[in-house]
Amino acid sequence: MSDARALQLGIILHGINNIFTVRIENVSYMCRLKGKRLSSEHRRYNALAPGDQVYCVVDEAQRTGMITEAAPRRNAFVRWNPKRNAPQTIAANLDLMLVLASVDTPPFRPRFLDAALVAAEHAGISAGVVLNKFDLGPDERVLERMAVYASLGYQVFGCSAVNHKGVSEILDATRDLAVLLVGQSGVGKSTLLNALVPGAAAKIGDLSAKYNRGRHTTRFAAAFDHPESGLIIDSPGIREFSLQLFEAAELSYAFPEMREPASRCRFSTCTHSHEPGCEVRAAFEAGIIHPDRYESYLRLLDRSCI
Ligand SMILES: Nc1nc2c(ncn2[C@@H]2O[C@H](COP(=O)(O)OP(=O)(O)O)[C@@H](O)[C@H]2O)c(=O)[nH]1
Ligand SMILES: [Mg+2]
Ligand SMILES: [Zn+2]
Repeated sequence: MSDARALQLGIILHGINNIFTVRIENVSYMCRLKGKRLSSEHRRYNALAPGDQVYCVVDEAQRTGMITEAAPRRNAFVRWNPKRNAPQTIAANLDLMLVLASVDTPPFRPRFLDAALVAAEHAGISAGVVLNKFDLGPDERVLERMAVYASLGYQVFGCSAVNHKGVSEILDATRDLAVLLVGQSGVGKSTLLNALVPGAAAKIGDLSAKYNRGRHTTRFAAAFDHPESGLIIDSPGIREFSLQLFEAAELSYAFPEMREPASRCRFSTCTHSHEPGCEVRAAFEAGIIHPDRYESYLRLLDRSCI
């Protein structure tokens, strides 16, 4: 065997079905998945996602290759795909998830933001909040919510992606990291990506033509190089954030402000909704837990827990 046939470790930038773009030492290869399944792990719906590390055998001249195995994941951001009734991995091996919201169009939706933060906490991925479209003038209510997130320990950014305002702060904070941008459709993920990584929009256009058959909205996640070092991954707009079933204890643990009071509830099985001696509810009633956050908790409890 020559060296060219040796297994090489690469990273998935994007891809759907059975063809992936894999980068190995600054060179991109179009790679196929050997067989339709990977023997190393049972992964449903989509075997591989941007950020996944894979072993490939490549043809240097053709810039093509065959993926033979996936390396274990450090973490993954998985959402429940209600259409397919299966978990869908959006991206893997992440250092930071930035949840985007917009001041307006679409209107600020705290429920979505909280569900995304819960999903990040559950996956063990650090999260931050980006409030985009600052040029549309954030109101007091939205600014108050941002202050709540900051007090909970999330990094909070405000920006106007179209005007490139506040973008350099995000660039600085994401250097060397693998970062996933998530948020509802229309909040400005792709616009922000393009502000962070000049030229990304044109590339997305090419990819859309290739994979999307001309659709304008991003239908798949794709990783791009941070201008200095790191990866920025744009994700498809998610309309509804369905979470996989959590236990009430797991769900409340994903709300940092509930951890300490939850440890003092009278019943260890407390769902923090109606039980006597609930210290989480007491903290909400005392104004320590923000009413919007408690409301998000109750809605998620209702929707995601048995
Ligand atoms: N006013 C304003 N519009 C923006 C801003 N960022 C993005 N948009 C617009 O919002 C729309 C959706 O942006 P897009 O990046 O495609 O959102 P995505 O679905 O989250 O990727 C587009 O018309 C953008 O031009 C911003 O900072 N201010
Ligand atoms: Mg987009
Ligand atoms: Zn309780």
